[in-house]
Amino acid sequence: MMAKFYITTAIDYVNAAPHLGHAYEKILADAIARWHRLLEEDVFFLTGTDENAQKNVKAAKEAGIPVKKFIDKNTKTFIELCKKLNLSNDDFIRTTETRHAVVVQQIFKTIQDKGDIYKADYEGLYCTGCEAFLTEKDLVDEKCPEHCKKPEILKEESYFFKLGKYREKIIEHIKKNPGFIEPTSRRNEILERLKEPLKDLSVSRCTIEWGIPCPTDASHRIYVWIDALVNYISGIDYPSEKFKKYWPADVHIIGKGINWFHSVIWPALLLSAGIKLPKKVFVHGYLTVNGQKISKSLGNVIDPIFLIEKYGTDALRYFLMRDIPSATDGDFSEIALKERFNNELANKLGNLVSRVSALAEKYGIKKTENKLLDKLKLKKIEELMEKIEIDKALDEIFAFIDVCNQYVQDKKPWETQDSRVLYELADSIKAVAILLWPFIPEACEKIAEQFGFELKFSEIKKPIKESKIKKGEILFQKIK
Ligand code: ME8
Repeated sequence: MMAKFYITTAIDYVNAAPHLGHAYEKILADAIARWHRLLEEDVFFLTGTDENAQKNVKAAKEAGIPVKKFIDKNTKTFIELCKKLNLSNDDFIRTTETRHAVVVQQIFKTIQDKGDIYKADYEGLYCTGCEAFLTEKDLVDEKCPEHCKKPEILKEESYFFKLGKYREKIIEHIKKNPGFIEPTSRRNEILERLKEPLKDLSVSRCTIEWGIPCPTDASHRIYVWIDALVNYISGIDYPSEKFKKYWPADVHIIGKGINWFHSVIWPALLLSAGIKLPKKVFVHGYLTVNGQKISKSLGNVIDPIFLIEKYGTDALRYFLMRDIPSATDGDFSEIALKERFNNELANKLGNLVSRVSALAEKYGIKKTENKLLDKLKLKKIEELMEKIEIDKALDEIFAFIDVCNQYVQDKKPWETQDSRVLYELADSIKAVAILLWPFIPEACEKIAEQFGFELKFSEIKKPIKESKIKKGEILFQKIK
């Protein structure tokens, strides 16, 4: 039976247009999704928008636009971004959709029926930036350290979820499943925090109007994080056959600021509702500019659409995947993007493809054993992709491109007209284009078309057909 692979991104707040940090997470998830598509797995890739948050309402009010209209307008820019990034997502979930709200209410009810929800008075601090309740201990100079803002004081009646009840079970699950939270540093962070007792979680608000109503008490709206996390199952039509096929998720891709919600709160909700836990939460770092997190709240955003229009989708995808190790923060620099584009995509990959295709068109290719391919560290690349060490996998692929370019220099096929050498090079280009497809799909599809092969992992080891190779257009035009 074909393996399934279910991958998700976080769903984005729509209080402003998407920024480069959002684009980064989506590209990372798409590269992994496409990698599993190469392996011919039955992949489902979900992304979407978190529309019921108070920060969206606040932004709409500030803009003087009715909330629904504001959210629809901004969500469009996120959907547009997915297209511009050439994402292969299978669905896009919006939390204002009915298909989502019914599942959220259903889960809330299940948890309530289980006896895990009770009503009490709440008094505490709320950060709209995090959409989360904070304690005095979380604050630095009385401010939320992530958003550099003072939280609001809330005093209202609220429903509570018995989060504390699930502490032991979650610790046990994390310890038994070393791959549940990755990378290890993020796993340790969570285990450290779990050493302290867990307070129950306020899961409703009775002073707000925007949000999904509690199923048993319409005067309360469900806390936005409970609502948002459920997207991972509403997006695959819980509890349908589709849900049964794809759940548990193979990996949730998220940023480091929301690790707690995914590694503790989400598992607690699922345990309470009697649903299996996801297999993995992969926590990536932040993109920074001059060392500061790119964020709408901090006002230092970089528009991904601007970069795409200037350099192209493949260039942006490639740069973010190659330059920023997925497990740590990485500073974004347009100069570095340009350099990598020119040196790696245009010079190394582009030149190899254009030289070999031009010569192969002229002199043809003749089947022979491709010894060059032994230099490709395929097993290692597979392992690195499995561990989501994408920058390192790309290093290996490019090391092989260097080997191929050196081979062209050494063998001088433009002089020798040796169609066997050209065969080896064409067959190696096949391997390269297949492996690079998850990162630069547009260019690799052009190469596959020129050289006549299919973009499947299993094709790497199969000899390239002796078909007519076409000299193509320039794949990457150098940037001055
Ligand atoms: O947190 N670099 O939404 P969001 C890398 N709605 N990733 C970044 C980033 C940066 N500079 N800034 C943000 C939310 N992100 C919630 C999620 S999921 C059920 C609900 C990442 O719009 C961030 O860490 O603030 C998160 O994974 C995603 O972008 C959406 O962030």
